Amino acid sequence: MGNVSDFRSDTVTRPTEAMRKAMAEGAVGDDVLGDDPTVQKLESMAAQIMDKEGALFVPSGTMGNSIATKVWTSELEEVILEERSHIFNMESTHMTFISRVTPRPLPSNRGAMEPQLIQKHIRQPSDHIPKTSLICIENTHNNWSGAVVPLDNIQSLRKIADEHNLKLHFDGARVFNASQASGVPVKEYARLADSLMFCLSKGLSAPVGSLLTGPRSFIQMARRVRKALGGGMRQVGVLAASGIVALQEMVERLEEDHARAQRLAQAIADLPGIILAPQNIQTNIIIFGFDHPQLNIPQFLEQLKNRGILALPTTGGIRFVLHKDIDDQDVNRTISAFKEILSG
Ligand code: TLP
Repeated sequence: MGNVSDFRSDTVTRPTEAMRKAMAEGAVGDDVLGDDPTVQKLESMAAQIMDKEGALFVPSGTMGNSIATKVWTSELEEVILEERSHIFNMESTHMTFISRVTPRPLPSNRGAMEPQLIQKHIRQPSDHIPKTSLICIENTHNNWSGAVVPLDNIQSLRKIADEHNLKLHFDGARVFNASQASGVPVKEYARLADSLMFCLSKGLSAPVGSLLTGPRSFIQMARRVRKALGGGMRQVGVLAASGIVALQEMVERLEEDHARAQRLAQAIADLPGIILAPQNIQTNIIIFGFDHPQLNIPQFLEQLKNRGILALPTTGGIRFVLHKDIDDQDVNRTISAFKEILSG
């Protein structure tokens, strides 16, 4: 990408050389007919990593979350989820469009929904009222600046789910970032959830793909729903091969992204116009408010772009995401650009 520092998302990463090689050399079959050995290997790795009975390779995180919702719910039911969550805000209303259930968004403390508030919103069905059947959580929480949802909060939600016979789905698009930052093994997060989706195409830098993990019967039904949604893919071992490399080689390095995010956050936090508490940056996502006497958000982003620095506006401000294709030099030139533009 030449001299461009692209902070728009950790989805923009290019595959590594090892991924390209694995993609070129990996054995393939027809995965819709169930005989692609590389997909089978990736799915069993994912199931093993999460200590679940099964896993399903899906084209995107959105499809993984859509399938989980569809399998765990029926019409006339309701799903509790966090008001800033990706599922509620960024997945084209698949809850109503595909599953025909109503979302019930609740406020939170940086992604952690109060157990008592959830209890209060669990509904018993009647002629007028939908039945609550599913709780969704997101960890790390994208729109809360990559916040890690505390383990004890997830434990409380598990308890509530058990008491009320609800399912708990975990949007773990960045669960490896959460684990890296908190020290909680991904297996422990997965143990508390009935199903967990994670993405290969975010910080782990694979070009495409996510894994939906859960019990065997859930995965069997998930496979049928994936086909119905047009997500059955044929010689998709080509993509799964890069996912295997992602799981083998890219998990450990996430801490580099977190350290760079912390350094960038600390360097820009006190500049004019930036509203940011660096202690809230726990992983690879920095979201800051912006209130500058001379510049609005589009003007600031334009000035950054003129200097080869790309970022996106988001609810409440501007988002910078660190990833494998951002190195120390990118961070240094970004800090200099911020100072130049904002301090005049
Ligand atoms: N997030 C994307 C955008 O859609 C905002 C990004 O650039 O961060 N769960 C979470 C928590 C996500 O952040 C995302 C993608 C998804 C699910 C959906 O994954 P994809 O894009 O593979 O459908």
